[in-house]
Amino acid sequence: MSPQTFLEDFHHVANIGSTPHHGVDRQAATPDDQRARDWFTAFAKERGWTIRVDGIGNLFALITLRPGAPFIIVGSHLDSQPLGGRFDGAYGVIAALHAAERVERRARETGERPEFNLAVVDWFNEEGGRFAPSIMGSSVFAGIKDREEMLAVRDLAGTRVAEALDSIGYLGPDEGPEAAGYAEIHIEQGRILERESLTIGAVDSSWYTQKLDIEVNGEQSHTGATAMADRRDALLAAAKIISMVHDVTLGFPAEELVSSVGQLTVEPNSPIVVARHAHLVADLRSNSREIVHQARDTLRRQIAELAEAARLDISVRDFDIRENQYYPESGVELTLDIATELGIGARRMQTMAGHDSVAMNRIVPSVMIFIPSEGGVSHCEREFTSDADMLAGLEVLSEVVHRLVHGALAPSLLPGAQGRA
Ligand code: HGY
Ligand code: MN
Ligand code: MN
Repeated sequence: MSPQTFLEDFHHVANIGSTPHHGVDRQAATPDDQRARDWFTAFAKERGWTIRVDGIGNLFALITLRPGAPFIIVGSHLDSQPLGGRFDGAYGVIAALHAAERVERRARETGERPEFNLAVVDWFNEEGGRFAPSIMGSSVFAGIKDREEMLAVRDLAGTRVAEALDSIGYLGPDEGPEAAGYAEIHIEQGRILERESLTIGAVDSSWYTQKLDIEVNGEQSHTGATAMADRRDALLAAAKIISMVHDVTLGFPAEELVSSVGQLTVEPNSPIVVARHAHLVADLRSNSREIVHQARDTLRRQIAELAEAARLDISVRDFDIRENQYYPESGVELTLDIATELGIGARRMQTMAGHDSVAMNRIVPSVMIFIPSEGGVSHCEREFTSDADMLAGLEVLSEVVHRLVHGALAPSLLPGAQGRA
């Protein structure tokens, strides 16, 4: 497939669920997610690949290169954040489809016999914007999250994952492929590659992350008639907690801890009623597990003091905890070597954002590759990566996948042989 065809496919998919300011709003299991998945399915069927949909909506295209062998899986996610960027996830899926086509054709034309089969995947609900937690489909596949529990998760409108997947025809009956290894390419969503004028990031580890799920319960009252001393205002407390979540980062060296509250719901959400209930989710991340734990303990203490002073009932629950992940050194070296062979500037780096590879690396050796994000902007309609960088990434991914199906990581494919950095 020509680079031009890849670009045509990428920009076609970017139109599915596109927004007025060049982003996409293609949230998990919505009709636009269905349309993107239907495009993926048609691409695969046109090439005679076999489609499988598993019980949490993960969508696989299976390519037989060595009958009976386990699979190298390559892919990412087509779902987006609300008013998100058109590159996050979708680039990795479309690049994986094109890389797989190149690898299959090369095996056919050269007669080489790969060690493994190949599968391309669109993981269900990586983003977690509509249904929390994020990285849902790959975490169920990796055995980290329970399928039934995830199928029962509801969005803010009360729709369950199972109902939403069924409504778009992607609540599948199949088992996923037997995984022997995983590869994913993704935009960096940070500024390091751009700042160093490099095109490829070979990701060697991921940050420790967790969320705090916070419920604030007060009492409804009249915003006009109720004495201030009598108010038990859940929204006021939520506002103070939002500020605490930001300010806790100031207790550590700059940028060592990052945190925000990104979601807030209020009941009854009337301009004339003191709020009885607020729900908010805080996201805490650091390369240091210890720093996240210290920040969490500080917040728990501050919130307990606030609850007492304001006569509120506030619950704080640890949620969506992700340990640091260390990708196999052999995979990092493979990416760096291939970039060098192709004359493409590359460096080793970490990921602060979560990815499906963070789940997959728990079960099989995984290779994670970045390409630059302009200005480091992501989860925003302004997200941008150039055609040239996308094509360079496709070249690297194609060669990485070619080597993986020929056993490049074979020594560490044996169970329990996972390397730590
Ligand atoms: O959780 C994450 O970091 C990803 O963007 N969903
Ligand atoms: Mn992503
Ligand atoms: Mn994302």
